[in-house]
Amino acid sequence: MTPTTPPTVLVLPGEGIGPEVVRVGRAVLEHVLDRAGLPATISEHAVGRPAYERTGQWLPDPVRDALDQAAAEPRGAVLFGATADEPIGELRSRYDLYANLRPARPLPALHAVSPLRPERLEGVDVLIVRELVSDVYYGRRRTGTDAGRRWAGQEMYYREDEVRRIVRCGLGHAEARRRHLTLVHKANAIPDVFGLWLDVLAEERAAYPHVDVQDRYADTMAMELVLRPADFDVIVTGNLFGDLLSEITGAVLGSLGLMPSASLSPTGFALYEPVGGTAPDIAGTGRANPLGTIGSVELMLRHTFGAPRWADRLAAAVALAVGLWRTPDIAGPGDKTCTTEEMGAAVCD
Ligand code: GGG
Repeated sequence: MTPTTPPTVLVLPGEGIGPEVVRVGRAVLEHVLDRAGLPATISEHAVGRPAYERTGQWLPDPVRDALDQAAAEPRGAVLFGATADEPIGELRSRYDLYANLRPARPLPALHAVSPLRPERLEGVDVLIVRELVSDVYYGRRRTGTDAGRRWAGQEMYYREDEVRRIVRCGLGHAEARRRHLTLVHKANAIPDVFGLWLDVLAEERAAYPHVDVQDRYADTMAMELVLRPADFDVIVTGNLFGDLLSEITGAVLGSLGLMPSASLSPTGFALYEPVGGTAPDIAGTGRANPLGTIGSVELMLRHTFGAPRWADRLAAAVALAVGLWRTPDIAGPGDKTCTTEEMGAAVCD
């Protein structure tokens, strides 16, 4: 296998709106690769509920094998849709997809659909760097009964090396962007875990003298993201707080359906997926917004294909498309709405 081997892309639609948005995301990816003359090996596999109903496994063995193979290649990637719970947590952990990048930059044509006043959106360009394979999601779980009362616990746990690599990742991105990093924590209430994060940040920042570093409590950060989103550049945080803050950022943009993400492993294997989940209430109606998935394809073009100019062209196509076409979540009063498929076609056009 040489470094010029075409990327292998596994398409895993999942369930709910996953298959709808991924169908469009894959069509856009294939359209761009065709125009760019970039080769790739693309295959599609059922995971989550559709796989479970057919095989009794959320992540069937043949899909696991295909993933193992793709993960061992120099440029392996996954385009993922959504699952209600299983098996996305397992995928993230199994392939050490520890660095979850969630960029948020409002599209000027959509300023009116954000709940924020337009002047608050000026200059907003945030990158959430969320640690993705540790924290309470993977912590020790216990339940029991004490004097007739049920109790339940789930541990928030971080190893120093896990914290160090995500803090470095955040600092590296900050240095390449506007050189401003905010570490989000809750050291007042969870002093051991976030004391470790603050210690590591104090050590690591020395290697990035040009990056302006600050920290915020998670609750303060939630408020400031709504009141002053333009004040922030890179936000680095743990798994739980990253999850919560990205939903706020999605709301700031106007819809969670706009938010893309890339989850990167130390080997370069990467998983791209919209931040939103399965949205069962609108699954199958053609109302889902595919732009979070198309944005994830843009990230794939950048990180896996090393094709930043095509990623930029795709971003420009999205900015143009939303000037004319709106799925219901980003439609203003009186706007005619389009379907998931129509939005994808508009981006390709
Ligand atoms: N594409 C993101 C994803 O699938 N996340 C998992 C998730 O949050 N699922 C919850 C749900 O769909 O309700």
